[in-house]
Amino acid sequence: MKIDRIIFATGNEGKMKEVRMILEDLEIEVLSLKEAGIAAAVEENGSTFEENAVLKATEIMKRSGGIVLADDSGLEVDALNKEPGIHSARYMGYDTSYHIKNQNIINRLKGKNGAERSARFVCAIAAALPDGRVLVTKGTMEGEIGYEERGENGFGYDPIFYLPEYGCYSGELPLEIKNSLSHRGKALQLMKDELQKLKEEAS
Ligand code: ITT
Repeated sequence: MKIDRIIFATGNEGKMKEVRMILEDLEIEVLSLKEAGIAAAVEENGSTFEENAVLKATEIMKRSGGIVLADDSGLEVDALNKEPGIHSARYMGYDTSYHIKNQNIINRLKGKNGAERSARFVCAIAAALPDGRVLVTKGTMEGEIGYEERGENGFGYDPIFYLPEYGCYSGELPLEIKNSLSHRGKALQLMKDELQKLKEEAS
């Protein structure tokens, strides 16, 4: 299979920025949905990150014909029964600001300390190929919900995600460091290996 371009099916600019950096050296052109001229809306009605990633990648592959990658990700807070989980983007409404969402999560953890604040980011990446194959990889990043918002980097819940091993918040990490530690970075590295294999298959 000839692979010279793929579409990364996301409407989230924060994800796209991370993805571009990680896939930079693959020598494959990576187009966002916008660049590919494809309207985004895919209903994410799966019950796991994997299912939703596969839904997004498969649907956009059908509309575009080429190889399509998609990411479904979110924040699991253990003390909140793993909420917001697969509902992370819709938590408190899509249009609610992350400042409000983040403050709400901090408030819900009042009275909890240390390990009681454990949380993780989860990411599933799916690749849908025109020959019908679907590949899925996954990554997680463990941490804790902080007591305040910190940092201007990243997006979404990064300002409240504290990394005890590094003594800082995810929102404080430069892009390349976040990519080397993150759920998305790990899942995408594994997917990169799969794409390399497909390229070799083709040559
Ligand atoms: P697409 O479906 O178009 O890719 P989306 O933002 O709706 O964009 P998801 O359904 O996968 O994507 O929801 C992921 C949400 O989880 C995202 O909007 C953030 O709220 C949160 N999230 C995922 N990864 C994150 C990260 O690295 N840093 C901070 N928040 C993250």
